[in-house]
Amino acid sequence: MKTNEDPNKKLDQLDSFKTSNEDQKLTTNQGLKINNNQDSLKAGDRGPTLLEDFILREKITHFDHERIPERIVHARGSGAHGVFKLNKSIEKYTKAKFLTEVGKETPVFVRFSTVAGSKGSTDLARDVRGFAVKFYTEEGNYDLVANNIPVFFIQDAIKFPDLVHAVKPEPDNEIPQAASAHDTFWDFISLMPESMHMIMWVMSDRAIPRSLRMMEGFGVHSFKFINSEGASHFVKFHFKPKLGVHSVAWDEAQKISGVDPDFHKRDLWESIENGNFPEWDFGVQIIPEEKEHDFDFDLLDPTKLVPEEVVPVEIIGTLTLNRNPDNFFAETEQVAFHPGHLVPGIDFSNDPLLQGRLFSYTDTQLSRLGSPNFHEIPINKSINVVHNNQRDGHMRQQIAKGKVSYEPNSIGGGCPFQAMMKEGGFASHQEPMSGAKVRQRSKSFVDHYSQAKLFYNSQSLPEKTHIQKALTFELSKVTIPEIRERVIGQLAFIDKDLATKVAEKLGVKVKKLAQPNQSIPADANPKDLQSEEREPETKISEALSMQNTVKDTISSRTIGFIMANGADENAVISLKQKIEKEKARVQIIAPSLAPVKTNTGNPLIPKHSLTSIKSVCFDALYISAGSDSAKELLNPENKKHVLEFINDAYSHCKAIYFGAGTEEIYNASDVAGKKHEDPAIVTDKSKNPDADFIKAVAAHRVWELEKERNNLA
Ligand code: HDD
Repeated sequence: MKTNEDPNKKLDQLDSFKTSNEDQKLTTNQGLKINNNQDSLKAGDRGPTLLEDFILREKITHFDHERIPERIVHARGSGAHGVFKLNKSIEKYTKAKFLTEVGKETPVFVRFSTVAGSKGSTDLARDVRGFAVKFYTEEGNYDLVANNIPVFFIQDAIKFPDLVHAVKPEPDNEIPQAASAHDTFWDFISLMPESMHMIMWVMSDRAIPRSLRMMEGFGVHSFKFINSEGASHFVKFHFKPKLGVHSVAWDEAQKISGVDPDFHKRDLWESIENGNFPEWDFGVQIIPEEKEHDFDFDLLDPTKLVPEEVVPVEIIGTLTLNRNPDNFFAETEQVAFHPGHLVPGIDFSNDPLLQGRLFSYTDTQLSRLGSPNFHEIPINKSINVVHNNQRDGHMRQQIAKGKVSYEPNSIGGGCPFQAMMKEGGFASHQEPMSGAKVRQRSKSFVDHYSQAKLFYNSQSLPEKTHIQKALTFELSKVTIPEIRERVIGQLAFIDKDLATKVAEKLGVKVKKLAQPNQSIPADANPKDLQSEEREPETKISEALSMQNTVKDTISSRTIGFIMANGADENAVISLKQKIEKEKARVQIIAPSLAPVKTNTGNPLIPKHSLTSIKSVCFDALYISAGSDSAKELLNPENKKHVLEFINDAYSHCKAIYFGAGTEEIYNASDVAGKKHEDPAIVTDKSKNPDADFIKAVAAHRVWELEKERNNLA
């Protein structure tokens, strides 16, 4: 939040562009006050409209041009302002000021996104999430254009248009929207073994987050840190959410897409409005130059991660989002990120995917935002004033004074001057280079399965099951049998059991592919491109499983209280207070939106009715105490909906609390059949029911009971 003690130069700068219509008269774009905004100018009140009507023409013309092209990828996004605070200096490795001055607060704007869907598509698609951060540093804008998955599908940017064409809706009929479950995506993947590690991540629950606030962010590539002595280290960037990494189930994702396709956008917006600010630890993995070749993979290969067991993540700062944008278009839509927006102390590595990105991002802004002056749009402006000899172009805002727009010059006194490095001038790291000009891939990139194995082997049993099910779902939508078989052939290199389980569901046989499958250069020897079937040096990495994430807080979760007239007011209010003390929120669901009359006659105001929302939108349920309330909830009109709420939450492994007097509801629901210990089902018979319930909500889900809860063999 912006306070007087907490100056935020970016927010101050944005303030100067803001307007409010409060108490103002309507005007044209020329500032002329408008007297009639209801009727166009006509020749007689039933006659034709006159060309002269400049007020009508201006209004319609502006409207006709309101839309700009959506992003080719990452079109659907949600943004927020915030601050990055440095807690530990890493000046040993970098001279970037925002990473060296402990306590320094740098304003940021963050945009989260899905990748494949259009701007209006669902938030709950199975997809990678973008996690782009613009740091408005005093040395210029630094953009960390990250994802919630630490690796990528392809090793070289030249394949990016192919990847995106394959995953986007098919070009003949524009189907399917925001989904990878179709022929062209899996056709491409089945022929690109290098994508298999990323496929494991995308088929895991990481691709269906519970909240944008509950996912990690990764810079993916190795970047370089440069210190004040000019020495360089490789660095990988990480954001770790303080609330832990949590996901929904695929069945929930599909249902939420129907009932609230803006689920993630709303969740982020409401959390910030409620003062429940999302926070991430920011960390770095640092690798000295001389250790570049010490790994069983290439640091320049973006399909590989550096296991945290091998190089620990050093936490150095906190990212907090504390302010919603004032205007979605002006801020979230017009923000323009670029991995090439650097500050002194940070530089690129030679990762061929990163190198291609360095061209793509400015280029795309030119067609999306329409002018090389996109850096002048308020959200994109750096907090320090731009001084250079670039001039003119569409929509230029800056009024550069004087005759001189060239350098060297004597008329302008030689200004603006180049800055020396000690004055903050950026100089690219002087990395020694040699080698022939070749269009080929390094042999050190030809290992496509070992880290896919590492990821799969690091998952808990329920997580593995979810990957199997996701692959089964996706491949069941593929209409060409050869493609399904080829994918199974790829999976067989990762895990036999995984390949067999998916193959059984698809009715195909597991047959390992003869490698390589990807298109190979005309003169290449296929053997040189054949991925070895080797085991990763790191066998298991705990950081890769969401099982090991933070599970000790209910902060910002949404808990549905289902109730009707006669609900036990004391029990309800007491639990509500305990929950709100832990910074979670309670929403009342009742048969209608009419106030619920409690057993003491006081009214409680419902947020939802039983038919206006679904169970999947809540993290946990409380069936409110009170036998009269229970009775009404079981009447013929309500029963089906109440049981659907409970049974859905039960099958999705959530916490459910049955208050006193609700035994009949319990007995009518699927919970009654349970034949096992279940810590997430709480009744008034439990020893300390309120505390047990809060503990169960903090644990997020009992995925390990998924089989039992769903009566699966
Ligand atoms: Fe990209 C947008 C992240 C590879 C080309 N990318 C975009 C955004 C994110 C990423 C988070 C959305 C930014 C926003 O919110 O405005 N992209 C990544 C990551 C990659 C990656 C983590 C691999 C490690 N991207 C990548 C490649 C290319 C692009 C290889 C092209 C060669 N990306 C683009 C783009 C976009 C974009 C077409 C679309 C809109 C935009 O840039 O501003 O230029």
